[in-house]
Amino acid sequence: MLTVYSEDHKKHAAKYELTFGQFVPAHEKPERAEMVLQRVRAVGLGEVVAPVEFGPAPRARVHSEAFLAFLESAWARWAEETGSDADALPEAWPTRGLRQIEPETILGKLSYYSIDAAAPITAGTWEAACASANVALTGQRHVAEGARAAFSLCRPPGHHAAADTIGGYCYLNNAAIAAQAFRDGGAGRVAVLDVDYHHGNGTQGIFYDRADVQFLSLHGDPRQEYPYFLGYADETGTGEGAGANHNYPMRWGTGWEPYREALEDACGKIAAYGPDALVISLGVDTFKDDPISKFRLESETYLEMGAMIAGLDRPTLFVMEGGYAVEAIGINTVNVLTGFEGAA
Ligand code: Q9C
Ligand code: ZN
Repeated sequence: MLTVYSEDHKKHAAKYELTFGQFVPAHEKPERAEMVLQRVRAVGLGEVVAPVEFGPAPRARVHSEAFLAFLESAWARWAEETGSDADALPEAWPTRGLRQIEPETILGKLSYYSIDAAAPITAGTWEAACASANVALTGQRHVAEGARAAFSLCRPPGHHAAADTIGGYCYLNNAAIAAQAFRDGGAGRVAVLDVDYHHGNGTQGIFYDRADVQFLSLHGDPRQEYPYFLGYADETGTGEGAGANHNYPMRWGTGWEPYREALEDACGKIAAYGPDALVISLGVDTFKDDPISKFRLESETYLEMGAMIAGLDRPTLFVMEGGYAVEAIGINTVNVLTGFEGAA
């Protein structure tokens, strides 16, 4: 299987994240991608290529123009207006009863375009996020041109980013951009299966009213887990998208057996939908030793996960999302890919 990887991810490296009231070193760090790449090479998964530059158009198919203009200019404005070289973070959110008007100042804009304080903007964030989207698009093109599968080793991740919001370490929604590229390339129907530990709120939001992209997510129950305010089982789509959204919230402590049953159900729904292409939002923060998550999957079970996905027999693009147990992230991620190849 081809892997797409860009060194540009290193341009984004947040210093801290807020955890239980304290700033601690960021879990979403460059070593994550390095460890996955190392494992791809160690097992001889296949060729590793740099991304092609696709320019701004595919980003604008998924994100709003105002949001993209904000994201591109955010660091320069932050540096100019605040004089701070600290990572840029919001300080308020337009929640219940508040006006949805974009402020003029950078701190106001950051607050308007963020769902949380977990997506700090640094000097290199925009460049890294664009490279990550190009990594997804390059894998997408490879699959659209006939490959059975490809692995887009994206970093930063994307599935918490919606049409006009950042959050949860995510800036541009790589999986959604790739899914839309499949559609724009002629695929009639695309399914996005999100196996990251956290609900893919951004991807769900982007496709919620559409019948041409099915979205399925297996994740920690929002009653207990981030992103808290989306990911319930009764979110099934709206308008033309009614019936094309499927959530599988699961409680803290969930292990492989109940997870496998949920995945089997999701695979049944994908098979019934009959997509021309499949995008996997591949997070391995479902791992038992993940430092920020509470599922109990073991390394070997990722092989079976890959085999189940292969059973769908669709052209498949894997897009890297989360996974923070750095010493195991390579093994777990590549297990999904080799499990897929062994069964394909
Ligand atoms: N200090 C992805 O897996 N909450 N994002 C962090 C913990 C946000 C996870 C708070 C978790 C976001 C792509
Ligand atoms: Zn996650």
